[in-house]
Amino acid sequence: MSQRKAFITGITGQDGSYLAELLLSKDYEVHGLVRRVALEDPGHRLGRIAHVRDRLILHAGSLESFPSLYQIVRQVQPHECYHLASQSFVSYSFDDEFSTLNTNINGTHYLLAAVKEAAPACRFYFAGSSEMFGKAEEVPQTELTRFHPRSAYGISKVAGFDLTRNYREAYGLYASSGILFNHESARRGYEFVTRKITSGVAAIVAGKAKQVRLGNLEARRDWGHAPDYVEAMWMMLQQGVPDDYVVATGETHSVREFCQVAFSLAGLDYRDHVVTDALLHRPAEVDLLIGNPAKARATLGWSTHTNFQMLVRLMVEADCRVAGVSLAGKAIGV
Ligand code: G4F
Repeated sequence: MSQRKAFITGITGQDGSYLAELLLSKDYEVHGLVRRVALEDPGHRLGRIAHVRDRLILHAGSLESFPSLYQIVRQVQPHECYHLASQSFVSYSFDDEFSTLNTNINGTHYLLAAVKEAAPACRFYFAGSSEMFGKAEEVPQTELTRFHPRSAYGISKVAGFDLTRNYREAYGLYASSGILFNHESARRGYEFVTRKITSGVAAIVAGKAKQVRLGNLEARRDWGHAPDYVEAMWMMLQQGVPDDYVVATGETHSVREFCQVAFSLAGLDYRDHVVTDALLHRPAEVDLLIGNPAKARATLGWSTHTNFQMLVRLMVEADCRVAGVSLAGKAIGV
C-alpha cells in the first residue's frame, strides 16, 4: 500500500505536535497548515515541532481563506485530515466573541467544504470539546448529554460539531468528532490554568517569583495527558464507520486540588503562594466537567496511561527543568 498522507491544522500547537509525532511513528507523510508568519519566524512559532520539522511538509495558509484550504487539500490529497486549529482559549473568547466565532466556525466550515470538493474520500476529524457541555445537564457527560455551552468558544465548538455531523449525514463524508475533555502536558500553553500553576511553582522554586495569581479555584475539570488523547483521534479515523466519542479520564479535580498537588511536590503550601483575583473569573463559568469514556474504551480500545498525580508531577518537573532547578530548588543544567 502507498504511504498514507495526513493533513493537520493546528500542527504547531500542543495536540498538533503530539499527533504529528504519532503519525510519523506510523510512517505517515505528515502535512501541516501553518500561518505564513510562522514560516518567517520558525524559532518562535514552530518550537513544539522543531525536533521533527525536517520530516514534515508545512503549507502556508489560513483558516480564514477557503481558497487557501481548498488548494492545499487538492494538492496534498490527504487520506486523513485532523482539524485541530482554533482560537482555543476560552477566557479570550469573552474578550473577542466575534473573532472566536468567525475563525472557529468558518474555519471548520471551509475545511469541511474543501475536503468534500477536493478530496471526498479523505477521513475528517473535528476537535470537539467538553466546553460544549458547559452548564452540564448530567454527570458524568456522555455522547448523549445535551450541550449547553457557556462561552463563544463553546458555542463555536457546538457549531463545528454540528457541521461535521451534517457533512457526514448530508454528503457521506467520513467525518468524526472527538469530544475531548481537558488534556495537558509539558507543551501546554502558559495561559491555561495547569501550565500557569506548574510554571508558577517552578518560578517560585527558582526564586524568580513569589505568587501565582488565579481566578476560580473551585472549578472542576477532567484533566488527562495530551499524548493519550491524540491516540484517540487517530483511532477514531481507523473505524469502519465515522462516529463521535467522548475522550476523558472519568475523574474530576478542582483547580484548588491541582494547586495543592503541584505545590506540595516542591514541598510548598499553595496557600502561601496562590492569590485569587476576581478579574480572572469568567463572566459565565463551567463549574464541573467529568466525562464518561466508556464508548471510546469499548469501541476504539482506547485508554489513558497517565493519571492525575502523574500528570501534575510530569508538568511540574518539566517546568522546573525549563527554569533550571530541581524540585528541591537546586540548580541543574538545562
Ligand atoms: O485551563 P483553562 O483555561 O481551560 P478550559 O477553559 O477548561 O478550556 C480548555 O479545555 C477545553 C476542553 O474542556 C478546551 F476545549 C479548551 O480549548 C481549553 O483547552 O481553565 C480551566 C479552569 C476554568 O474553570 C477557569 O475558570 O480553570 C479556571 N481558572 C482559574 N484561574 C483559570 C485561572 N483558568 C485560566 N486559564 N487562568 C487562570 O488564572
